[in-house]
Amino acid sequence: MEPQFDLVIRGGTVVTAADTFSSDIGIVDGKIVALASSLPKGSIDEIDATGLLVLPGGIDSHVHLDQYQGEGIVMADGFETGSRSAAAGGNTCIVPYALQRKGQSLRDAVTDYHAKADGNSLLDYGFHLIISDPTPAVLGQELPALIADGYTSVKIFMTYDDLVLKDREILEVLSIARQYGAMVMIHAEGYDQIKFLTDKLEKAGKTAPYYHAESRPQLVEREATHRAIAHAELVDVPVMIVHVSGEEAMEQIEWARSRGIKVYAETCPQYLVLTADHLKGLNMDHSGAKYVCSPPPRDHASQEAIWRGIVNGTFQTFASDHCPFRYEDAEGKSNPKGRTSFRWLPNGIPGLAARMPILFSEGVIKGRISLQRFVELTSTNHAKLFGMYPKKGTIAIGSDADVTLWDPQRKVTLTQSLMHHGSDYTPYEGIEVTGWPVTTILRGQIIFDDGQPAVTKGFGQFMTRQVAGRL
Ligand code: DUC
Ligand code: ZN
Ligand code: ZN
Repeated sequence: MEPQFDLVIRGGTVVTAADTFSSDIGIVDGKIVALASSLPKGSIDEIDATGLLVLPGGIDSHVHLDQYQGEGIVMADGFETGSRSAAAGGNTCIVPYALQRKGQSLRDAVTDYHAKADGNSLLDYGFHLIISDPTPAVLGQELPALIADGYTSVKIFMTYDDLVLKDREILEVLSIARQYGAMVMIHAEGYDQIKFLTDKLEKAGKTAPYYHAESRPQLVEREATHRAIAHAELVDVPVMIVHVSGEEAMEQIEWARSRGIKVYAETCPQYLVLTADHLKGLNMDHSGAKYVCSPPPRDHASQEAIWRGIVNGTFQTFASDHCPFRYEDAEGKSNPKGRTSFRWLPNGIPGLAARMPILFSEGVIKGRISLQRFVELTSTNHAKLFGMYPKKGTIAIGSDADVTLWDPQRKVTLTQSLMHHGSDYTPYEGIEVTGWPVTTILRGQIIFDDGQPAVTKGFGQFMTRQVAGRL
């Protein structure tokens, strides 16, 4: 008799955003075709998942790979090492950014990023569009055409010399997003306030990496979050505030929601387990640069506030904001200008492989969140909000067989060698977690197993996406 399935995952505990249940999973041609408590034997392959959780593959919708960072700075991960790190951390899908440089056509930016990604990714991917130059041609022709082609989300910035948009430009981008159904992710920190504080700190000789955090206090994030929300309310379009770091921005988001304004919010592992003190390094030395990201990590009270938002639903997604640089590298955190002032340090830290273990351990194991909420925050809501559901983000008949086998009891100390990324450090070094992804399966194929990649680069496919979903 012909085998009924290409693969059966047998004996595990399946977890979705809605349920936990014991089930085998039958897979044919990369899709889930059967869920039952005891599927017949005789499939081509079988995996014994006894004692393991069977989760929808992680989806990380906030990832920077091979992204232009300015003269002399190089990101530590391209699509091969970045996707490898993601797979090591239990992910099956990522959505990195395609960055438009000023003066560049948005379509050309997308073409460039396809060239970087083509044949290199281990897992499936889409692209968000970073719009830095919203000319009439970009807004009138290129963006609508790209949305129609399946690039259904954009990111815009309220800071950074090369990226910042004026308020009027933000309003214009939001109007196009409303018209065509795209999701707008907003980096909410205010340009002028940061510049003002940076100039003042430098004048006072405060140039060590730690002062990055003082140049971007919560007030800066709160003001920009409020302004972003007001713009979204004016245009009447949902937006997502990304990488929310603490209570002050959260209060703006919660206030807006209480008035019926549709604001989604994302937070990240650095706001749960790091504080601004990490930027002090050893006695304010340069090693604090390893933790420089924006917004910066805050304090213990902020960590508690972020937990409150994770528990009560203020946050819909938990993403890594993987933005990797090497530390011992003149093209990374130790670039010559960066040694003279925090102003020139590349902003960002790696986190693709650490994201799910940190949330599982600190959230599920410590009893703060349910397994359902964990799955929602790490997979399902990313798929829903960014137009990939139910192909991705759940375990259901007809969905892609994207599955992570998770050992809920395995104790692991996070360390550089487990990250499989291109950075030469992890900011999460030494953190002890309980719960670990033991096998990552994409479209029915094992892509990472027992600490090693199991496919060659190029197995991952580019995905077009539907217009943004609503929660
Ligand atoms: N914003 C990001 O989203 N990632 C890294 C740096 C930044 O400012
Ligand atoms: Zn950002
Ligand atoms: Zn980012």
